[in-house]
Amino acid sequence: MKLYISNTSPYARKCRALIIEKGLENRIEIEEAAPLENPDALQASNPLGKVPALERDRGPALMDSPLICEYIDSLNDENWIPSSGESRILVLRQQAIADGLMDITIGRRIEMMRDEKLQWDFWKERWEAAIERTLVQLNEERGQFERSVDLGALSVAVSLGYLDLRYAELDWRGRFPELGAFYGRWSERESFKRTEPPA
Ligand SMILES: N[C@@H](CCC(=O)N[C@@H](CS)C(=O)NCC(=O)O)C(=O)O
Repeated sequence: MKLYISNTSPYARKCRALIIEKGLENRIEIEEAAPLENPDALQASNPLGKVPALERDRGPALMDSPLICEYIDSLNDENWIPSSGESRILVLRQQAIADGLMDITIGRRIEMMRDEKLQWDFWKERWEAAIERTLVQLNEERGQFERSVDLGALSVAVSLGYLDLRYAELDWRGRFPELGAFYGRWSERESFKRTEPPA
């Protein structure tokens, strides 16, 4: 199988870290594909043109990191997503919050990359307010995930790491030291060291 990734994509980092954590590296090859260069192989696997995309040995390719993570989790018995019940819903909810945080961090970043005269304060302020609310909520709810080792906690950690890459001036660690300590514990894991985005 082949996972198309970019080194800066937090969604791809989530899948790559899960592959490493579950010891599946010998089954899934990683291939870099810069989505904005429109690589044929990526677009053949995912018509949306986004990374990550997973080309499987059998069956259609998969797109969208929650679906890809669900599939990766099904490949062996070491479960990172509970199979049923409220614990499953809570892990998927943490992943949804984390993915949403990545979405708005990317939205803000794209706005900031536009020519200053073309930037829309409305969106920048809206996204910054959403990032703020999300961090406050994650901090309040951290008891639900800070000691867990599952896809929910992994996703939250990846989303916090992505703020360092794209919104470093926020200094979220200074304001939320417990979330900083949570990220610190994940960043010591092999799966995070090996998927650290380039500076
Ligand atoms: N919901 C998707 C989001 C994937 C996504 O937006 N990936 C970005 C890279 S971080 C991308 O490929 N962007 C290229 C584009 O939007 O054309 C997921 O969870 O996999």
